[in-house]
Order: sequence, then structure tokens, then C-alpha cells
Amino acid sequence: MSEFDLVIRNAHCATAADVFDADIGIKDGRIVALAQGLKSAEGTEEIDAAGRWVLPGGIDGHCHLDQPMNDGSKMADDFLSGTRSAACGGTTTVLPFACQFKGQSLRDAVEDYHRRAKGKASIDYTFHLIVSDPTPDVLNRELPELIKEGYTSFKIYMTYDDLKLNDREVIDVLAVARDHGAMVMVHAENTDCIAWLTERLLKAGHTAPRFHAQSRPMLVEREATHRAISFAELVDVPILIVHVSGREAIEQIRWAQGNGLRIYGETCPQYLFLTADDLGLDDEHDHSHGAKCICSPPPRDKANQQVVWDGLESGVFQVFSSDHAPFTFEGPEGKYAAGADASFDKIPNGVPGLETRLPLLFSHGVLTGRIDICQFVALTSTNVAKMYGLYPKKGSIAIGADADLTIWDTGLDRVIRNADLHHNVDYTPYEGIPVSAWPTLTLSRGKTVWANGQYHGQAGHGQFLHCELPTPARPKSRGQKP
Ligand code: DUC
Ligand code: ZN
Ligand code: ZN
Repeated sequence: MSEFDLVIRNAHCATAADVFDADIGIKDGRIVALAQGLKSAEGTEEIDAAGRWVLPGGIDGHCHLDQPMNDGSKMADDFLSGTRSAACGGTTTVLPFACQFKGQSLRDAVEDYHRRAKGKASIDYTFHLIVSDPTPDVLNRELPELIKEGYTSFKIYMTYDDLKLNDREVIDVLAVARDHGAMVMVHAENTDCIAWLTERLLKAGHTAPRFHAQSRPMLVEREATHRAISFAELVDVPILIVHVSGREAIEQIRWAQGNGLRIYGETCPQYLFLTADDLGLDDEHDHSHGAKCICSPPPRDKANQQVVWDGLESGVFQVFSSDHAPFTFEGPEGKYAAGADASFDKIPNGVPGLETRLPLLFSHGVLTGRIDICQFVALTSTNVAKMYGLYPKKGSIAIGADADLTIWDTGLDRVIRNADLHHNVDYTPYEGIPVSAWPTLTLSRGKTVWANGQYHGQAGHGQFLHCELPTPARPKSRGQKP
């Protein structure tokens, strides 16, 4: 029997820490050897990566797949099309959400979500929990049990009527996370400010998609971010502020980090590549592009894009996720599920981005010199694995790690076209944006899922991952609270 199933020769590897040249020996889906001039038996499959970057597969720590909606819309991507699209863009692990509806047990939500994933995923996956109804039973029994079983992260919302928690509920959930070592992701926007602004805009007849941005200005995000940070300080627990859109929330996070609080930040491609103008301009009567780009928090302006880039560069952000939330533009379950003349507040929030996340950041971050290759790996893979307890099985090129790898083509001259993507959405908000890097090969546990422009994934190859408790990225810096 051969020592390796596959050897990748002449790999120019980057991890979050190092850049090195090696041959990579893979056996039974894992990396078993890293050496120069690795000997292999005759007939062993080989791939020559000479001249190319070989990186850990991307881990998308925040995406929505087949998440049930209650407004007549339906997510366009399930685990089949979502993981296909992810693999074609170099992502080898996804973390979508098992969402609890108010009145539902968390266990039910988890079981339902397992049914949705079963037999469909072509790459590995795990779930965050969305906690929308923190009853005493959820807090005292369900969450601790689920954390022990490997569901170690949950998302909470400070807005959206069907999901939002009040301040006391936020604190209660943070306290459970602290007691059991889990990670909480916080959607930070002030719900009452949004409701007040929305009411005024609609009363004035301002219903077009562009008013979405005016209903959720940066102060709404800043206030909720500050409040979430204060609660995390009170409880003495780390939290991750997700999908941070611009300067005002970034200032809050930077302040907290500077004061020794364990506050982490996530941002997404929509805050680097879209602006509020993409929601539509004053003189526009065709609202289609605007509806396509409605997401929350909304994209801001050019100056804020630069502030987000600066935050990636300087380390305010630990993770870069897609927040893929796939709704078609056409069709009865898409962006206009509530009717062709639906006002902005009735348009489902979210943009697709699983497949374009890595090529966009590689092209406009690494190849422009804004971030280095190790930062790219950290933001898109390693830190995500550490944050959610998947490291070192995922997120590295190391002996014993899963052979989730990407080989990159750079120096390309292409633009993003929805026609070339593999999701089930009929548009991409990034249409026409140039990219000069794209993975030429994606391996999921040693199996080719994407090669030379062709998808080779198999539904059911993807495995559910039980997460360990997250690896703290920084030592505890504050005294224990009662
Ligand atoms: N905002 C969210 O909070 N979730 C999905 C998509 C979005 O825009
Ligand atoms: Zn959110
Ligand atoms: Zn989201």
C-alpha cells in the first residue's frame, strides 16, 4: 500500500504564521507529510503546484443556507448549491445557522437543520445556533447540553422583530456563554431607532431600496455595538461583533480592544466593495440593483470602505466572512416576495457571496499589498477555525490537519460574472468587479471538489463537525466576575 494517496509537489505554502516551500503528502484525507523532495511510491497521484500559492481551504464563519424564513421569501441556496458554490471559490468549511423560532426548542431547530444538510453538503460544515427565545429551559438546560455536544457558538440579534433579544436576554445568554466557554456572535443594530426611522421614512413616501440605508445609519450600529461591548464587559465574556460596516462601530471595537476587553470583529465583502449608492440613486426609477444589495447593516460610503480596509490591515478584525444570505431577484420567493412594489423594509436582507469572498480579498487585499498572504489566511481560515473550535483539524497546513487545501492562480485578467458562479441566485452584487486571483484547485479532505473551472464535488462527502470549545486568541485579561 502506498504511503500517500496524493502528493502536491513544489507547493509554495502560506499559513497564518509562515510561508514555506514543501511537498505535501496526503493519506486518508489528512496531511501526513511535509518535506522537500518527498519520496512517493510509483503510481501515487501527484499534482505539481510549482509557482502557485497553496493555502488552507477557506472557512466561511458566517453564511446562511436553507434557513427557514417567515416573510414569504425562501433562501435560494441549500446545502447542495451553497457548498458547491463555496467549493468553487476555494472554501472548504462552512458555518451556517440553525435558527430557533420563538416558541421552538433549540433542539428542534438543530434537528431540523441536520435534516436540511443531510446528504447534500460536498464540503464539511457545522452550525452556529441562533438563540431567539432564551427561556429558562433554553438557558439552563438546552444551551449547556448543546455546547457539550459540539455546538459551541451562537448568534444573537439586537434587531429584527422575530429574532431580537432585549438587553436582559442578551446578558442572560452572555452569562451562559461565559459559564460554558462558548462564543457569542452579536448582530448589533438598535432596533427601536430603526423602527422609528423606518416609520418616518415610509410616512414621507420614501419606500425605495435606497432608504434602507437611511433607516439604519451608522449611529444605530455604533450604539448597539457599544451596548453589546458593555454587556460583554459586565459579564466578562468574549464576543464577536459580526458584519461590521464602517467607522463608528470600528471605533467602538478598537476602543474595547485597547482597554483589554476580548471583543472580536468580523467584516464582509459588502463593506469593502459596495456603497449605499448601490442601493439606488435619487434620480433612479429602476430599483432592481438596489433591492439586490439590501443587507444589514447596509453598505456605507467610499470613505468607510477605506476605514474597513484599514481595520483588516491593522488587526481590528479577526475574521472575514461572506454573510451569504441568498435570495433571488426574480421569482415569487425572492427579493420581491412581498410584492413588486414592496417598500425597502419588506425586502429580505442579504447578499450572496460564498464563492466570491476569497477571490475578492485575495485580488484586492493581497495582490494590492494591503494585507499580506499570512493575514489573508488568518482572516479567511485560521482565525475562524480558532474562534469556533475547529483548529488545528481545520485552518492550517500541518501534519495531522485535514487536507483541505487550495491552489491559487494569480495574474488572471477576469471580472466577476454571475453566469460563472455556482450558487442558485440569479445575480451577484459584485458583477463586473475585476479579480486577478481564483483557486484553480480545491481539495476537501484530499478529494478534488473544484479543478480547472470544473466542479467535482459529491453531495454527501461533506461531514458535520462537532466543535471544541473555542481556542482563546488572547489570554484572559480581566479579573473574574462573580
Ligand atoms: N443581515 C443579517 O443579519 N443576516 C442576513 C443578511 C443580512 O443582511
Ligand atoms: Zn446579522
Ligand atoms: Zn448573517
